[in-house]
This record gives sequence, structure tokens and C-alpha cells, in this order.
Amino acid sequence: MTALAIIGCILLVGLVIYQIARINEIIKRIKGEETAFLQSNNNTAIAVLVFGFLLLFLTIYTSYYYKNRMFGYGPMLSASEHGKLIDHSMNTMLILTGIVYVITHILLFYFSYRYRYQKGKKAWFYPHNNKLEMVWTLTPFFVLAFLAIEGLMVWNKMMADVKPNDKYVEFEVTGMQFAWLVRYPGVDGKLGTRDFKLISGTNDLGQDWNDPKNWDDFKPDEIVLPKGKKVRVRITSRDVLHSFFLPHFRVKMDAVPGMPTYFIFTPSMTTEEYKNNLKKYPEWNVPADPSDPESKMKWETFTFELACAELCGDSHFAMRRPVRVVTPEQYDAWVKSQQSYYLANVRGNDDDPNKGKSIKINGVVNNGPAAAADSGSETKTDSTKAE
Ligand SMILES: [Cu+2]
Repeated sequence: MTALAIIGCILLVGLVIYQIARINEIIKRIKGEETAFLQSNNNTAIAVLVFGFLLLFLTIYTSYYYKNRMFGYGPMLSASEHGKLIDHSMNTMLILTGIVYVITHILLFYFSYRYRYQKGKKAWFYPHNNKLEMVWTLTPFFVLAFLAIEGLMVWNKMMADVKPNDKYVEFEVTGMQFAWLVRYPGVDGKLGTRDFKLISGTNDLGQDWNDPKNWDDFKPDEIVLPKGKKVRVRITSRDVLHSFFLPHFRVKMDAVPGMPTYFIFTPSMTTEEYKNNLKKYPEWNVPADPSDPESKMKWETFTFELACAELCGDSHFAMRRPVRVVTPEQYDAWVKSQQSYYLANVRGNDDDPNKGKSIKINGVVNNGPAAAADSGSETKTDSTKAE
């Protein structure tokens, strides 16, 4: 129905333009070429002026109207520390370019009106002025240099890698068509080594099970982060280009096959805190499901999310993953509650190079299910969970 109405509108506008053109033709015939030309020229000049101001008004009005939906404004605060720097940079840029936009926009449309064709008026020949050339070369130069230097300073602060003595939480995401494989290092805090040649049905990351660091790594469905702690994400890809995008944290980094990348950031708000801030805005105090007035409020259903920001194939959209930020205590408890992928899926299988051997995971002896069953003696019940 709407589509039909739009097509109808377009046809009508076309008809109006056609009729105006025809009327102009008729006027030309009645009044003579020149008068008709002058009149039509004047009308166009005024129309252009009106269009210019309308465009300016709409630009400013819609920017203001939608500002609470844009990152960096209203409820869309940055949930990470470096994000505030990015938002600040963006605002500086917006203000500077905004001023230039308004001035040049007004001048452009006003001049096209002021200097329209008028009978007997001759253009003023003004070919060169050194002073003017200097002004309009140097002003943009200094403004752009300022923006570039400011941006570079923010960039350097954001992209600096961790130093050897830094304390940080590390985890890994691997993009693939069409999911993110998330891996946390377990209680030892160290991610195990990987080799693409080891990738198999039960080992989608190619983890090397000979490496003890792999034994307690776990692969959760959601990403959980501690508030106020430095987080380092290792980002890789298994097939094509993907992009690790956490919009609320102003984190975005490409996942490139064969070239690990990383991003370091510090979450500054927990999910609960972010929700409580959303609650203050009327647009978030509406039922999450518009067809069901009884459903939860929109702010209650909010969750941070990870998206793929590189169009990577036909199910690109399916790469959404929820992200939850909790307090450091809750985070530690969550890490402890997770089950090691190796112990749950590999230990004792034919893929397990340590099958039948006794190993020590974070100080706890593990004989594996097979060994325990075979030997029958010293049956250490599977208290294998990493402590
Ligand atoms: Cu993707």
C-alpha cells in the first residue's frame, strides 16, 4: 500500500513538472522570449534560495531530533574509557565542520540568488588576490592540522599495546562464516597455542592439546567482561575478513585471516549501570515488543552486543553476540563456573594426546575418564574441574 502511494506521489510530481514546463512554453509564446526568460530565471533563483534554506533547516532539525539515537549523545554513552576520547574527538570535528557547513551553505545559496542573471548587470572581473588566497589556504590548513593531530593523539592512546608488567584480562575471538568463536584463558589467565593444521570437527580453533595452557581454556556463548579492568582481545579470522565491533564500547578492529590483531579497552559501565541510565529516557520506557503492552520495558531488555562490521557473506547478520559487563568479583565467579573445553570434549578421546596419562591442570591431578576406568585403582573421581 505504502509502495503504491509512493509511486503515485512520484508520478504526480512528474506530472506537475511537466505541466510547469508546458505553462512556461505557453507564456513564452504570449509574452515573447525575453520577458519569459527573465521571469523564469527569477523564479528559479528564488526556488533555489528556498530549497537551500529548507535543506539547512532539515539538516539541523533532523540531527537534533535523532540525536539520542546516535552514539555519543543522550543515552548512547560510551561504556569504555577510551570511548569518551573518541566521542570528544567526534564532537570537536562535528562542531568545526558544522560551523563551516552552515556558513558555506548559506553563502552558496545566497550568492546563487544575489548574482542571478539581471538585465544590464555585468559581472565584476576580479581574477586574483594574494591576501584572500592566503586566508583560504591557511585557515583550512590549520583547522585540518589541528584535527589530524588531535585524532592522532587519541589514536596513539587507544592503540598502545599492553606493557610487560600491565595487569589485564585477555580473551580471544575468532571470526568465521557465520559466528564468533570466543575463547577465554581459564584460571591460569593464559591462552593456549593454536595451529590451523589441527582444526577438526571437535577442535574448531585448532588448539594444541599438548600445550598445558590449553587445558583450562573455555569457550562460552556470551562475552563477559569485568568493569574497570583492562581487557585485551586477540582477534583472528578463520576464513574471510570480519570486523570485531562493540559499538557501545567504541571498539572496532578487523579480523584478518592469517594476521592476528588486537584491541585493548577498559569497560567503564556494567550492563546494569547502562540499563539504569537508559531508564531515564522516554524512548526506552516503551514495551520492548510493540504488539504486547505487557512485555518488559525496552531498557530492561537491553544488552551490549558484538556485531560483525565487515560484510562477510549472506548470513553476516547472524554474527551478533550478547556482551555482558559485570563487577570484577562477579567476573571471577563466572570464570570459575565455566567448564574447560578440553576436559568436557576432548579428554580421554582419541584426539587427546594425553589419553591414559595423568596430567596436572592448575595444580589439580587429572587422570582422565579412560585412565580411571581402565586401571580401576586409585580412582580419583573426576574432580577435574579447574579450580
Ligand atoms: Cu563477519
